[in-house]
Amino acid sequence: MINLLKHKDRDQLTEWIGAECYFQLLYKITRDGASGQKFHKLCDNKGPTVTVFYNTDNNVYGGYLFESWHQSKTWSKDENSFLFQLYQRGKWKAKKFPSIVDQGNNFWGSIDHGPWFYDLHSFHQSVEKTSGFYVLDGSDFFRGDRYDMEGKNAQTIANNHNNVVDLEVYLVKGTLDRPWRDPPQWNSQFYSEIKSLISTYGPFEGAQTSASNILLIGQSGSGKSSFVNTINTIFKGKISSRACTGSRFNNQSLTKNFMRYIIRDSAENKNLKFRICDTLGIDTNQTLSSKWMNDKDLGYMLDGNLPNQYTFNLNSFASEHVKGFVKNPTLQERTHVVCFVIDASNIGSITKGITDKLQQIKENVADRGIPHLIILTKIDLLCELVDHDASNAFVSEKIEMAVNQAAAIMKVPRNHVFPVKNYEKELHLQMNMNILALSALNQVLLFANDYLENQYQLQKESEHELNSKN
Ligand SMILES: Nc1nc2c(ncn2[C@@H]2O[C@H](COP(=O)(O)OP(=O)(O)OP(=O)(O)O)[C@@H](O)[C@H]2O)c(=O)[nH]1
Ligand SMILES: [Mg+2]
Repeated sequence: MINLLKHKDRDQLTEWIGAECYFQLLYKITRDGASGQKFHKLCDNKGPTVTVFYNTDNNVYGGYLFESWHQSKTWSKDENSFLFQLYQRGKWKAKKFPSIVDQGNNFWGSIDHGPWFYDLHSFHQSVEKTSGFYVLDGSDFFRGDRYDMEGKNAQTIANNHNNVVDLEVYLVKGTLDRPWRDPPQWNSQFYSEIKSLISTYGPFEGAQTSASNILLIGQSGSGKSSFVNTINTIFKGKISSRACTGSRFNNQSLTKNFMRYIIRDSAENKNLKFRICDTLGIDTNQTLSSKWMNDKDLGYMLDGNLPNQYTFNLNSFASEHVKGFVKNPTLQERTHVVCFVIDASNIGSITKGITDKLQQIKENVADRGIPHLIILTKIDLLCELVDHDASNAFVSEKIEMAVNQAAAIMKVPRNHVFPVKNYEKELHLQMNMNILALSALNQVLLFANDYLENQYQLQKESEHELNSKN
């Protein structure tokens, strides 16, 4: 069911409310029914809310309440509340009608009423939909007793009737008082520092590889290829689309090949010392016994046998007969770190099949001692504040919850989950998005070096053992 409140409306309400906030739908009469009981069940004691009426003549109006709705059968006073108009006959006519401070109580709460601002009532008990709309209460409608109508009235706001196709109540949520994780510094100095840190990154000294190999694994459409493009965009300084992104009409993975991307730092005119390996996405219908991402293919990817550009075959396993198959891979070809790419906006509906598959893969990865973490994408779709500005990621409760969920699904510590907003709608580079992506990448590279250090140590120990035997 579609929420009717548009981005533009939310921005306007945010401006009137006077604080960064996002809107979470609590109640909608076309979904929940126009019933006082249902309204109070879903909206009481929740904090600030916005109630929006969508009238049959394309008039959109409503009220903001800072106090919580209640059912104590009393009139209450909320000086911060206001009524508003957003559209008149479909045309943008944004106007705020503040509460009149020295007047009396201005909102009512009782179980047998829907939202009731003194000058704007919804319904008593319950109302059925007839002929495609709900006939709500139009008495005392925008009379201006408790809200300053500034010359407007029921006629100019709602064509004098309160027949609506829908009514929605949104919870207005602000940012957390304290970030849920220490945020990076959102300024150009930190941005150049972290960019230069990654630009000068090199694999653990002594380990016999010229670059670190990062393997991306995740459900189809989770944003693996977009992450490659995001990193490439940052170092190219222009929006880039080296990896194809989007989806197929049958919902299967768009990426069909094992693709190893070398990223070039255009400003420094050099290749960076890591490779990002993009893979075929795990299909929603994937089962534990599916051929794709079976232990064999996965093993070949982790151990460095699969050649670059290998085309995955959904009906058979990779084998030594594949052209370019690396029979005796060295550390140079092996995977040094795995990123599980998870779509934050879909995390609540991730299926058991996918979860089982991801956990099975994770066990294979962990058995090889390869460090792994989660890149949590599409956080903009989860939280409007982040959509507005990526720097809100660490003060958004929704992102915090998604991070917790992702950690629980993959059974990893929460500090192994990195929220990211990939480039998708933007036409220009956004510094805060870049800082978020580079912070994640920086951790990925540190983990890769942990693996390389372990390998170096193991190699030294076996050399030592060999020397002492001789
Ligand atoms: N809003 C938003 N959209 C994103 C983000 N990341 C990816 N997308 C979109 O999600 C869709 C799928 O992204 P891809 O990068 O192709 O996903 P993938 O994991 O490579 O998918 P397959 O190759 O099919 O396995 C594309 O339309 C992207 O534009 C993000 O952070 N925010
Ligand atoms: Mg892809």
